[in-house]
Amino acid sequence: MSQDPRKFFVTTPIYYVNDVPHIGHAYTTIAADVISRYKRLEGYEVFFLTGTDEHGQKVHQAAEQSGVTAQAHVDSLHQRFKDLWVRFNISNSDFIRTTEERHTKVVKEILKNLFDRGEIYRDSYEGWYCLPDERFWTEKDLIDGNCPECKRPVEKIKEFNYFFKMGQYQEWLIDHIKSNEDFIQPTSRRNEVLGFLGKPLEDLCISRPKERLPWGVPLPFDEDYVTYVWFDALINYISIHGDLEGIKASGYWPCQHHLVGKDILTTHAVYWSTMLKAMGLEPPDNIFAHGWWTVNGQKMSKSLRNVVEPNLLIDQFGVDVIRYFVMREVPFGLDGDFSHKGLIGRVNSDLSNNLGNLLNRTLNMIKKYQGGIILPPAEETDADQALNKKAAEVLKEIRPLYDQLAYNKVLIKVWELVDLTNQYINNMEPWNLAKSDEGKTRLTRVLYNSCESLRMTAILCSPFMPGKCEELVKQLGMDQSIGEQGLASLESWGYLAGDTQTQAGEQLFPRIDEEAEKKILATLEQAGDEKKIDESIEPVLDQVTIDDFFKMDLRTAKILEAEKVKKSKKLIKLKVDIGCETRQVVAGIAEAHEPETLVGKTVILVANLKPAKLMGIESQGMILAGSDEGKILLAGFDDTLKPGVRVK
Ligand code: ME8
Repeated sequence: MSQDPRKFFVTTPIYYVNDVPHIGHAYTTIAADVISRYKRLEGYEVFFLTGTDEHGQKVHQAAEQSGVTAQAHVDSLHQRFKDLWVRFNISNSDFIRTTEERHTKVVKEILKNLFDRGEIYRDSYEGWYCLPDERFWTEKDLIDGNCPECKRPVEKIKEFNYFFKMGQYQEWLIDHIKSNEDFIQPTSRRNEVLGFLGKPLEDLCISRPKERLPWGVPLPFDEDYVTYVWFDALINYISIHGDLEGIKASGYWPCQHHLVGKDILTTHAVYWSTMLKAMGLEPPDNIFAHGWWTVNGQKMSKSLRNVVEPNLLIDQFGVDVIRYFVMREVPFGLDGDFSHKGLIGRVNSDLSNNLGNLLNRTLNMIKKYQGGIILPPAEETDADQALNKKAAEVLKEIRPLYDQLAYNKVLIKVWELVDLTNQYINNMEPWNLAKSDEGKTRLTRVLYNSCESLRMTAILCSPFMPGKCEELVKQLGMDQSIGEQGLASLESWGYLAGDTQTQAGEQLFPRIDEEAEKKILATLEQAGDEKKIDESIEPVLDQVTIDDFFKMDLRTAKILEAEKVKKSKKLIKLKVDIGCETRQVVAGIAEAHEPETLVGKTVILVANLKPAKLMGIESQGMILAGSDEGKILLAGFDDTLKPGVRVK
């Protein structure tokens, strides 16, 4: 079975669980939410998938640094994304985590299937490896001997690995891209991928030896290896629907849109498409690589500490205003710059002055001239036709724009209707009509039309601003939600019942005047400063009782021997004396200490910690140390104590 014409499947990337979610992550997720909500209005059964990418070197390292297991680390961190999507009113159908059984099971099945069919083979490989990026590079890729992407030093590594025969699909992929114009968008990005495919396509190394990286999905045909994080992560798009048979039966494949940032286009267009080909599945209908947000002209990054914290923005501006801004400000596909000033500008002009004002003035006049009731309208005259015609035109033109993910054009189009309605009111001069009986009859039509136009606007914009648009139709006095009215209610002018008691409420989009702007900016700045402190100092954990604390057996330990762990930059193997016995301990302190300087020191050992293996070496306890931006200091004493003394 293939794509069910009533079904619609859209995805975001699954975000690295380690990252602090910022406005860039929110951008892709909001874009996917907008198209999902629109397609639901059209009557499609939409499956909208997002989630977190939880394996790989970075997660493993971060967990080690925090002194918790990788699983505990991701269990806690993924929640930040889930919580943010709830705040942003994101209507995802599911949230996948790559550490879930339902996912890892499918990854293994697919690997086994590909291995059994000869799509994956074992070979020795020598290359330059960038540990932080988890990527191999060839000699010619390196820049000044460093990783061309992150500019950090690389290590020469020779080892056996498993390879996916990606190269054999090069011609097929080029052909597919060339004959399917919509497959990769925008066109500039499509050309980039074709450029990349102009060079020979190599096979893809899809394994990492467990002794170097234990945190990943084990290869089903060789337990000494885990799966390369990208090969694992991409499979989320189908594991959500079960195995290979499950996805075929679901009616959701091929997926209509994979929305991604331009940073991960190659992995999607090349790795993912060829993986699907090898699995016997069709490529997705479309991979859309949108542009990159900067903040006040600077790249968003944790180290620059200018990450736009979405929770703070929501507190200050509200959810829908931010959703509107990011979708309206920049054509989807191009880069954009985020600034609070830009956001405030849009709130005041588009939302407050135009749409908000149209609603306020209409409801005020209905209150003043008609006792708050939208009366059954008088016959239409020629003077009303322009508005009517515009509404029909907007509706017709908007559909393909939504389908092309031309979000900003959708909004521009709707605002043409908003502007025309404001003009219509100005031209009809309700304040003069209200002066005579004949005029009052005519006025029923003018105010009805303004309301019908507002209702249409609310429905057409609801995918962008679901909360505000529901509020708008409520203020018009309608009981039916936007979902219940549906797009079908826009097909002909006049769905709104003429005898409706309006329910004017708070202003939908209050203007942000100079005073309010200053206050908002000051609050954001202060919150930003506080966050700087928060980021460098870990928050204090939940309280424990003294009994809980005494469960920890901390002992003085004298270091007897120390040597570097082979193939590791960080680890040192120690032999320590704790009075009653000697222990072997592996500690991540090699970057700050030479082994020979450690011998003879007395340190503190967590003596009753369950033994764990680090790079295949058993560690029988953990040495206490504090680390701060590369500096790693061992906890110790101001004078010498004999080994084995309990520390409490
Ligand atoms: O790449 N501007 O995860 P990730 C716009 N786990 N979009 C941005 C952005 C910015 N400044 N910063 C991030 C990964 N994004 C992999 C994906 S998928 C099988 C695996 C968005 O956490 C944008 O969508 O680095 C980008 O592609 C994505 O976040 C990268 O998220």
